Amino acid sequence: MHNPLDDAAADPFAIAREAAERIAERTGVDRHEVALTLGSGWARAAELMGETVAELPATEIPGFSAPAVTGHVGTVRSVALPDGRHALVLGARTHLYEGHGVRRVVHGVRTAAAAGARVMVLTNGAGGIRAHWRPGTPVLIADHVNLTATSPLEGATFVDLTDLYSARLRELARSVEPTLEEGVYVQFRGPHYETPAEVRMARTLGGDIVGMSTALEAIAARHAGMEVLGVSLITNLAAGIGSDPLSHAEVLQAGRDAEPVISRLLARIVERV
Ligand code: 8IG
Repeated sequence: MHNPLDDAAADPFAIAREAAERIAERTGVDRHEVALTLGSGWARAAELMGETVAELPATEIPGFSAPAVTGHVGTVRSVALPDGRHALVLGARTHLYEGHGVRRVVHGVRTAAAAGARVMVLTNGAGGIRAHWRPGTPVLIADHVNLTATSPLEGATFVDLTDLYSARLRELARSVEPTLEEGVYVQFRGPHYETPAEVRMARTLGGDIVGMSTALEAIAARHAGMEVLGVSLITNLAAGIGSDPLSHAEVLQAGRDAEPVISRLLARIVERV
């Protein structure tokens, strides 16, 4: 299916504005103050945050694509929060490993900014490098190392990434759950998981969490002027940290097991942002 973002000459920000207009039309909600991308294990959080006002297939919104992975939901919903604000919930993440280019990876974030969001909450399922983080542990992202060798920004766009993962929002998350730990997220391109040597490299580089998303989206969110909160659900120990091989089925199971707890946590955080 043709995607307008694939035309090199197209303006991705104009397509994001079109997408935001379509969302406003179809949901009847003019402005979404906060936006969330729900990764593996986080899908249920949307139901606990408030009343779903409208849910549309991502494929009906300009620039979005159908999801490629089992366990990822291809919808965009508008959720009414208890205080009258609205959250835009993106269940349709495009990963770099799908091979459609980085514009599509960050289109959801740019659409959220165009829809009015000042806060972008990025969640994911990820591998843990610290052995004491058992599968099912949520971890705040304090910073990242981008190992994708690419950027969502084009041209001479020099954006400051100091405090990319907002200290204010991390503090707020800890006011909801004081035991939350934080770590440095290392984004690999995937889709293969790391070798044990690559996990040791990530640890040497200062990493605590390995994944295949989030860093590029966070950069685009900051460029769009949003405040970023990142939370990883550790679904597995990174390769070589535990003794078992990694499997996508186990990742999904860990997500399902942790879902009630982390969904409640996220809903309580979003209430306060
Ligand atoms: I879920 O161990 C999940 N996503 N790169 N490594 C990487 N991505 C992941 C992992 C992991 N687990």
